Amino acid sequence: MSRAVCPGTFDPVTHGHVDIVTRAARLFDEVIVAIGVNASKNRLFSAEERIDMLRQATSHLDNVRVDGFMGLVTAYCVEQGANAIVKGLRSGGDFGYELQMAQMNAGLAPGVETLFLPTAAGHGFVSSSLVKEVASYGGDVSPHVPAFVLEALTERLRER
Ligand code: COD
Repeated sequence: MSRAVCPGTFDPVTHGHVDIVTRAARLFDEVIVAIGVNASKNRLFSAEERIDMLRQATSHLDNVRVDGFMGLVTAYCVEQGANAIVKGLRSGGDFGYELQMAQMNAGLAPGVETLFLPTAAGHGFVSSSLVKEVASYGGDVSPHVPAFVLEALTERLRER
């Protein structure tokens, strides 16, 4: 059985993330969306909230499950019996950073390969950070996130 991990922060999940997970799910028997829950004060949504959102956003995909992980992504892959990490690439900037991580991770867990999927047309400029920034100034981010994320985002930003 082939099993891949799609790791990320997903604060919050965007259509760009869902597209990568959907395409990975066509390539592997099972995909685990692994949400990094390492301590950070800068998240808008808690680990539990991000896990809930990913579960909703991927509920149409039978071979995808969502989990939180702490520590190294490579250790998580080994623990789960996954031999691939799937990442999305939006730009040359992403590539530089992702290549560094892929090479570091290859040394940490030699049996775990990193695979890159190019972002789909229309999602290349979308990031969780930009979505939060634009939404915080009242901009319309509805084309870039699922409706339930938009609702949660609007509510969370109103509370602040
Ligand atoms: N289109 C396509 N792909 C996208 C888009 C988009 N619009 N937006 C984001 N993506 C991709 C990203 O390139 C990334 O591959 C993935 O989706 C997740 O994105 P984010 O922004 O939610 O998550 P990141 O990049 O902050 O996640 C970083 C990790 C949590 C994966 C990383 O920090 C990590 O592995 N941490 C665990 C600790 C560890 O092992 N560190 C050592 C690494 S060498």
